[in-house]
Amino acid sequence: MKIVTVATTAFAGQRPGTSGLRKQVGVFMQPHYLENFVQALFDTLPDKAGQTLVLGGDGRYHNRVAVQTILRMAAANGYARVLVGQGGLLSTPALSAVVRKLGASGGIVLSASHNPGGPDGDFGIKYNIANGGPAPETITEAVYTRTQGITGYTIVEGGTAIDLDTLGTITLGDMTIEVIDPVAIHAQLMASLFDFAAMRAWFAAGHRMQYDAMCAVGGPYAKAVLEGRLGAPAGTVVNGEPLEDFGGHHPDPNPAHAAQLMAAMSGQSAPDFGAASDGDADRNMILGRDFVVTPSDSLAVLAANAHLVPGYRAGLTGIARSMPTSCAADAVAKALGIASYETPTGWKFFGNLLDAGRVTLCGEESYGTGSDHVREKDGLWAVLFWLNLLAATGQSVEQIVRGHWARFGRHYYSRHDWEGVATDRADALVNSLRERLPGLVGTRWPEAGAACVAAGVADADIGAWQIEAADDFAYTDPVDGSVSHKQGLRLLFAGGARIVLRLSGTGTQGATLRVYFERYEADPSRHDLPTQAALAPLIAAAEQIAGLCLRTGLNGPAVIT
Ligand code: VG1
Ligand code: CO
Repeated sequence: MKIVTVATTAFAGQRPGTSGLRKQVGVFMQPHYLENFVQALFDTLPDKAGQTLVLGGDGRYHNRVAVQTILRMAAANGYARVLVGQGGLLSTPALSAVVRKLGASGGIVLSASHNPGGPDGDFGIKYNIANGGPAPETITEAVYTRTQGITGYTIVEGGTAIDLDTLGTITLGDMTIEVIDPVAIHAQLMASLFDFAAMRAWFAAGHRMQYDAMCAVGGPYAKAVLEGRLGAPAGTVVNGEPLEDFGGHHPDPNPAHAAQLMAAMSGQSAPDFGAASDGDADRNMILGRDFVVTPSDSLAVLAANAHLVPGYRAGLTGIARSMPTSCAADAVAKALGIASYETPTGWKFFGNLLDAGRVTLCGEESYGTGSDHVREKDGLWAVLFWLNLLAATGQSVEQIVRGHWARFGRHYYSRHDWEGVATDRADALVNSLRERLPGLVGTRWPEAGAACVAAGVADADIGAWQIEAADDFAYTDPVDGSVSHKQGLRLLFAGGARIVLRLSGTGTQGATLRVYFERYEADPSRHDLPTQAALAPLIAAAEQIAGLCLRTGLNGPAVIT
């Protein structure tokens, strides 16, 4: 084995965002680009002697090349052992499970998650620490700083390509590479949490489901459990073969991008239950027949019914949600008499709360739900949790959600994504609004009341449309005291409604402005409004206050979920 040091110069812009470093494939394919980032990561971590690294990705274009490079760099940088998923594959939650189960010092996930793949798509890399969760900002910032001063990287030179397709052990100099089954450990973990017998009986009784893996890494995991262990008929999992370009689709499980599943779940003959996962299988979408469950509601429903699931029968210690996620879960926490936490966007902020045992369930409005079984959100886990509830209650998805609203009230919720905004325009919009926030407190939005009437939503209570508080969300981690500023602009109305604006940290082209709307409705006779109509007052107020069309130069949001 010959270790060489290759001289390089720093690349600008290698700062990880909400979830790792994401760039267009062409950027990652530049000579030394990936290597620089990986060396900066290795330089930031303590001594690798005797340490185990877990490595795998979502199978997108460039995954295999990157795995080969990282294996040769890991050997050159002194790792004792690397566990790599067969074919270079590991879903994000499976990597988290493997890190925890096998006592690794960390893991590298190769994924740009819900972003499109292929030669013209995106690529990404993310580091997870020994608890199995995304590295905290102290580490990602240190890595970024290191990328700015990097002058070289070390790598094992040449040799033949490492066989990633055969299970077993390979040596690379002093390092051992173990090619592992990417599915087994995660599937076993699922079996330990859920009532597989009840779910088998649900399928055996003739209930049907469709799981859309969106041609991404979730397919093998879903097939192994649903079709392999739970007796779901073959074909329950569709788009189940991971493809390098995700079949040209956008592997983002929401009603806009999972159009095939939405169509399949419509009509009398549709399956009872529909679900989808994203590129790296950490997100989930839950559907009933002609019924969409919002991710915020999903978190709340899982929390309220957790006692029906074996793995959570002992109860929850607390619930955490990201700030833009609706307050539906808070209402459940209050009813259960347990703690609730509001964190910035991104799973890395849940790690400390989970490690400290302060929370059991976590969720984000962006189709992410998870628990203390791993330190990532977990698509298949959420789907199995729902399946367990369907089997345990005998109810439909719609019945469970409607029952939940009747008990806790409904939190109408929507996110509008303004994509492809010029970066300077997006920054100007957010900066301008941030400066004007103090002046907005106490102001009334009669336009909101007018919009209610126009939308046919009776709401005489104009007083509810007074802005009670407005700020840029800052978070102090209750476990380690670290503070994160500028996590999203919040406009909080007297009646409990909210508008939140923040810029995406996962995109690779221009800026994406996310505008989140939430409004609580206790009255069961008003739980059947079309979501956009129910939120029309807030949507109108956001346009008035922030000047979205004018300042972005766009006619409207590209994606509404
Ligand atoms: C988005 C979501 C956020 C999620 C992140 C990573 O971030 O809003 O909730 O944690 O993606 O998800 P942003 O900064 O673009 O809003 V994944 O499945 O792309 O790793
Ligand atoms: Co993802």
